[in-house]
Amino acid sequence: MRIKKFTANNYSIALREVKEELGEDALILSTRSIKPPTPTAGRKGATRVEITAAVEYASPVITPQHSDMPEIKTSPETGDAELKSLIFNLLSQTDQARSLGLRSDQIDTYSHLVENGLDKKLASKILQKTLEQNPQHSDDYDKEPVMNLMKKVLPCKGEIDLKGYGPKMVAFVGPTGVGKTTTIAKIAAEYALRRGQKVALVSLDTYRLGAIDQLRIYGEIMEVPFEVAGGKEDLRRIVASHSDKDLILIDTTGRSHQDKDYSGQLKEIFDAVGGVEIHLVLSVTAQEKLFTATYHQFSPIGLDRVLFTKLDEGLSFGSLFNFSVRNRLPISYFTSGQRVPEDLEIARPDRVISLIFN
Ligand SMILES: Nc1nc2c(ncn2[C@@H]2O[C@H](COP(=O)(O)OP(=O)(O)O)[C@@H](O)[C@H]2O)c(=O)[nH]1
Ligand SMILES: [Mg+2]
Repeated sequence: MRIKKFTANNYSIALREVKEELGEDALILSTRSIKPPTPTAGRKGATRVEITAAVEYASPVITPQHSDMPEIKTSPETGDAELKSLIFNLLSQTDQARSLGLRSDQIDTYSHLVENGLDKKLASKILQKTLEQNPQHSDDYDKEPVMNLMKKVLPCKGEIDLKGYGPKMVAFVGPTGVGKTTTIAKIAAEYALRRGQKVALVSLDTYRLGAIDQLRIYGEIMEVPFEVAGGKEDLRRIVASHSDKDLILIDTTGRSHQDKDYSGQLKEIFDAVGGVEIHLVLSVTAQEKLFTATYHQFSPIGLDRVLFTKLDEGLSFGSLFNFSVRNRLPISYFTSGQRVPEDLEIARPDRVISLIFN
């Protein structure tokens, strides 16, 4: 990784320098304004800004490996215990599958689903259902009906639907670092730059000052108005002043999933404004346990959608399926990289199925 500081008279210039020198993939690590030294002899210095940016040297793309059955390698590194546990896992899955009433030709598919993170109960339910629909036994078990059923049960609601009258307000909540701010920038670019809609950005980031700057800079680049809201009165005023917009995107500061107060505060703010569509943002690199904890933290606000980030770094995608099906929370978007605005896609069941079946 190469890190460099850029100073200029304003953020637009500093950013241009970052892009010129480090390229389009440069990441903004931090930003600050530099106060001029105490004026001397009546001359007032101007405030300068500093951006610290980094560029990563080519990093390998991780593609999930496909295997119907886990590959058991007997190399010196694979100890006996590990081998036993692998075999045990395989055996227990087969036994489980049998005890769940699945047919022998379905066991491979069951194992594949479970190895890709699908909940065991959910996997067996899906397989049982497809068995009812396709009772004929074949040596080469057809995965197609399984995939079709999975597509049917996975709720996806697609892109943000603009109301057509008055601004549509969409807020993004979730843990820190999952990619909320980056995703908002991608969505703003899609609507403002590609579709020519009127967009405003609002940050409820009153917690991490750096995080506010990040969205402010994106706003500057896209020439989209950016506002900071400290509380409900602020947000109400801001929303009223942008009544001419088609879309108002609201960023929040993620805090620990243990901070119970935080979601209460957000609920109060969103309730006061009314009509805000709320997307929970989760990263597929997180453990499923964190999905559950985050869901419990934020569900009192009233979640409308879930959005999954970092598909490019994910290794198994069953958890995504489990989460949306279990909580009946439709998926809106996926993101699969750090590039703004390219790495954003509208969520489709097909994509999830192919991630799971590779
Ligand atoms: N690999 C990858 N990184 C991402 C993706 N989305 C965001 N990031 C990175 O995740 C980090 C945190 O993003 P940020 O938007 O600040 O997260 P926030 O704290 O939720 O607002 C940044 O380095 C982003 O570039 C993605 O889809 N894939
Ligand atoms: Mg943020």
